[in-house]
Amino acid sequence: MNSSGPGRAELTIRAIRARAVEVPMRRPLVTGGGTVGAVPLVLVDLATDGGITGCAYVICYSRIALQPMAALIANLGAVVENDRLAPHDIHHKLLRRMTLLGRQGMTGMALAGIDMACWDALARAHGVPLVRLLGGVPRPVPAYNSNGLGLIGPESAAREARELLAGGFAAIKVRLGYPSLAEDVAVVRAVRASVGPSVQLMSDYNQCLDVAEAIRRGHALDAEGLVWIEEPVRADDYVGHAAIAAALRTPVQLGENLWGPPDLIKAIAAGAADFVMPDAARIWGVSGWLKAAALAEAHGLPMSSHLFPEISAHLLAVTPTCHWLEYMDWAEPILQEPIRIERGHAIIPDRPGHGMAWNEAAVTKYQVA
Ligand code: SMN
Ligand code: MG
Repeated sequence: MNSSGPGRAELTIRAIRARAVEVPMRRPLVTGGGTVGAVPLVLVDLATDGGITGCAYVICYSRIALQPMAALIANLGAVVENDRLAPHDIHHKLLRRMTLLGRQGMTGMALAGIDMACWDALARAHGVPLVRLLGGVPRPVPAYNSNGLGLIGPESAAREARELLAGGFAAIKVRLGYPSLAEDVAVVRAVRASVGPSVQLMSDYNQCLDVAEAIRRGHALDAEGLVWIEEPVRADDYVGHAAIAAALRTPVQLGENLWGPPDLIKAIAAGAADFVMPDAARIWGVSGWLKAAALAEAHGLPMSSHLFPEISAHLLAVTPTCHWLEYMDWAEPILQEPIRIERGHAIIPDRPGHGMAWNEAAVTKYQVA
């Protein structure tokens, strides 16, 4: 593609396609908030008039949402067909379009899918990795292995924890929220005994406690050296999270259920957490992430990612308070080249865009009609 003249700046969106797939998981995940046994994904493909394309995936969590999400993305895509490939402008056009409908839930994820595909296409048009388009450089991003370690009991957790260190990881996340505090502590100790003192151990309650119980369990866990306690109570209970954060020595983490930067503003105002971890889709894509990163920086909050490791690596590399990338292998079965992990760091691929391309044979195999 030529490097001068109007060509690259003037790409126009021609079509946006959405396909539903359901991908098997190596390790189904049982959490205190529900189980994920297979990963329902909507794959977004954006075509421009210049032959450049962009892509993204959106995680639907439940098959119930798979077809509706694909339809929503296709319908939203039609709204921006023939628009200039200008992610900022498209993002704000779609946000405005959803003033009456609302930007939370599926609408927020759908606009994020389009946003991520737009940024990918733009980076590809410029022939650079997304991180460079955003003003950064590819660099290794510290990652923890978040695959597995669901609510599987102390013996299985101890064994799985060791398996998850393969590939050079030095940090893993254990799900908590067993029926009793004693079981939570037993699992943390079993994992610790299995992996040794130098491995960093995150924990996640997936919203299953109430505030009093979270403080009770948190006080006991304060002695266990956890990196963080994530979503101990309902994700949108910022005041409750703030009470827990104030009571515990262990940092409180939340963010995967923040719908766009406005929710982060509310969580910060409430003092809800010591750390934040937006989800690239729920925070409204690359455009939303950049605003969230600015908020986290302004308030001195370490910021991690939730799921979407392939795009989150680029985003964390331009996040001033970059903390941890959550590594999940969920999209690997449908990718040509999974993101590489070396010595516990995600390696940003030196390819234009975010670096993902579909393995079309696998997409056909897992496509849900
Ligand atoms: C999680 C993420 C996605 C599905 C289930 C559980 C978990 C995490 O909250 O943070 O990894
Ligand atoms: Mg979580």
